[in-house]
Amino acid sequence: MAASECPVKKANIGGGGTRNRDWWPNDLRLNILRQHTGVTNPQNKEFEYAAAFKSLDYDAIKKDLTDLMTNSQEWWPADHGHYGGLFIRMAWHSAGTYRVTDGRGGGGEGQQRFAPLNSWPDNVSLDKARRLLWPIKQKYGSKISWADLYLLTGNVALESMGCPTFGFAGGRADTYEADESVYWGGETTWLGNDIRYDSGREGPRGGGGGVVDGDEGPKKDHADIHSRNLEAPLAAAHMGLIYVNPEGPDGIPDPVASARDIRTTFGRMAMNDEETAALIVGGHTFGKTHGAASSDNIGPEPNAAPLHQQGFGWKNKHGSGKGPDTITSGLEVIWTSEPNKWTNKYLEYLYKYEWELTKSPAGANQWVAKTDDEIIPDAFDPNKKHKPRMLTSDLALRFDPTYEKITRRWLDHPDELHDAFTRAWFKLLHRDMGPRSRWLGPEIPKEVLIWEDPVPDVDHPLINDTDITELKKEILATDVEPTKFIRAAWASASTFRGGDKRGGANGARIRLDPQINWKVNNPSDLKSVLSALEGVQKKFNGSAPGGKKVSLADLIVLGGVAALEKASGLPVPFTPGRTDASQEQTDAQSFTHLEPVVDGFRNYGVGTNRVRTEAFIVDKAHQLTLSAPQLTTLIGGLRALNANWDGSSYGILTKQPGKLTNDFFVELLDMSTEWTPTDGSEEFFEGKDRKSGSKKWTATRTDLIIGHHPELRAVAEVYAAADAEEKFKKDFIAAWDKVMNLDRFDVR
Ligand code: HEB
Repeated sequence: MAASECPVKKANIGGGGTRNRDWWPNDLRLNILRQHTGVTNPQNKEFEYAAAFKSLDYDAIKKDLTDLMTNSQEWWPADHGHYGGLFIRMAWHSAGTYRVTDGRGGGGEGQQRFAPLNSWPDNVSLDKARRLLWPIKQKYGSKISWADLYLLTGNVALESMGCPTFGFAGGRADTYEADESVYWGGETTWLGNDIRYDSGREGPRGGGGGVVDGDEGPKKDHADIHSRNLEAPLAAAHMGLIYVNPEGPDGIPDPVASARDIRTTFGRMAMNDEETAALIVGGHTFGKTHGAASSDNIGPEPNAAPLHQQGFGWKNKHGSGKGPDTITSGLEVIWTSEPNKWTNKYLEYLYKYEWELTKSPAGANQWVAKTDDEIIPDAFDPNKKHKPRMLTSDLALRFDPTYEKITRRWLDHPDELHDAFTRAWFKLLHRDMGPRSRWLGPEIPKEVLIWEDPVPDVDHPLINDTDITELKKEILATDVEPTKFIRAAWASASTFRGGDKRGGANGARIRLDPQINWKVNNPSDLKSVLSALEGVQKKFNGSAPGGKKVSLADLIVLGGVAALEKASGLPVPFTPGRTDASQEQTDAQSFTHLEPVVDGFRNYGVGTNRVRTEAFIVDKAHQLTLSAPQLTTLIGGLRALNANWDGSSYGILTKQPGKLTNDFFVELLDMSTEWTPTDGSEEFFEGKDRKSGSKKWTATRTDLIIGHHPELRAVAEVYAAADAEEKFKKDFIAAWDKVMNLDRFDVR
């Protein structure tokens, strides 16, 4: 069958045929809310990865990995007799998809074994790296996940080449299907970048009120490599690359422009200039690039390759197709004369030589030292030597003035490079793991790092049930309207994002910069709530027997619990044990990425002409790890509780706001109401009585999507039914409790 024919649409079994996505490409999709549920996971329900990892013989697996480094296999021979470079690249490409903008990507799920990542043009030959690991994975089974194994292997590779690391933590449970929640870009061709650089989509973030990546900015020529802006939340310059084009922006060998792309993309990965330079210098101290011949020699990527290749892709018909004939990036560079050793030679050569533009055997732009020094050993032929070579992106570290300052210092202070590299490498591998309470294994560094978003340990007895009852009374006895406690608790806990497990109520960072001033948090109201809670805290902590204390973080959640119990007439669970972080423990800049620009749970903000408002509620629900029913329950309940960010009446479809009822669903599905838009972009609506024409309600797109989307409406119907009031309340409380405790890895 010709590759251009699409057999799937013609198939009449196995899920073939024309699908909803084909008919209505713009339909709101809820699929990301049902990923990684039990049915895709072959492990038993009771399986707990943390427990399994604790039974791993850590020293034994590290020894096996060390042995593997130099155990060259006939089917994929090791360059210079050592797989270290290949494995470092595997680990870096696994973790390096992380972006701080939305917390997605990264090495936390073992996603490199699924499409699209397994088939990205930047991941050529990593299919071989992962297979080299199979005997070790097979030996240790479920005691180590692929996710942990990829990264641990990179760490062991460094150590085996004389680069002691900063440490390692396990704890990344595998997923068993492709993660569809990550926006990798809108382009439909590999290595395309026409959408991500189109018309300044980077846009303002965190401005409040809505615009995320609007097309408002001045129209930019996407080809202008000196000024273009990369669309948020992306962190790569091309579809299918981890970061930047090694040949220079769009293939143009301009080291300074390359530095600009590097700064943007590594910045999106949460790396500053020093961390970025350290990673590249340290990484390219090892290994080689592969471009023995034209890329025309390689076959389709794993996902498009014939079935008999069993997951291998990029079959190479040049020569032996491996070893000296390998084609990966199409570039042919070995950076140092000792590519299996931690040395300072990358920087020594970078500065010692002047560089001349040349082409790899595959025809790609790269640089060669202007010298007769043939000092680089060939990877396979002991009789061959090469001149030093570099990529355009390597020269960026010398020709960009800021990177130059940093890298020249390391030229004279290799110990500082080692410290910077190993710290940045540790951050790269662990940035998306969330709090230290999730970290496992014997190699966890003692030093606490700011990017962990640390919270203090509990150093005092916790409040008990009697105290909790008493404190709830005290909270409700303040002169703050109960709904405001609900809003504050929600504002505090709902910053959590499942992607990198940052945010959440622990730490009470809502009282710190920048969260205290986020528009979505309604700062003036929030401050009055916090000062009331501080009053309660002061009184309790000043007089509680036995040194008992309550944190503000706990009180913020408890305020919501107290108000919700009052509003529902039902008990609401509460688990104490949160502590209060200080401003010094908080990287304020890094927290700006957690600011919601549109938050449908609080009816805050509107979408753009590219992203409709309702897509944001699905995105937010995904960050909160909610299912579609939980999303629906929470919207209905929060509206009933009158919890809009600014106290507005949009979507408050009830005569008794502040009480937990299923009124929102009942009214939304009531056929006597007719809805019409009140603005041109159809963001706001009013509901009139069909007969009398009298105005009953106002609502937003987020409210009305519940009645429009067939699957959300199906859930709403369950909650609007006459027999559902009690079920609704219980489901709401359960979903609420889930959100309040999303970051409580310490008690899970
Ligand atoms: Fe790299 C390799 C690019 C960063 C580490 N890299 C490589 C290559 C290329 C590149 C093209 C080749 C591939 C083949 O094989 O062919 N990089 C690049 C870029 C960047 C980078 C563009 C940004 C700027 N790296 C990096 C980092 C790291 C690294 C960050 C870590 C840390 N790499 C690496 C290694 C290697 C590479 C180790 C080698 C591999 C082997 O040996 O195999």
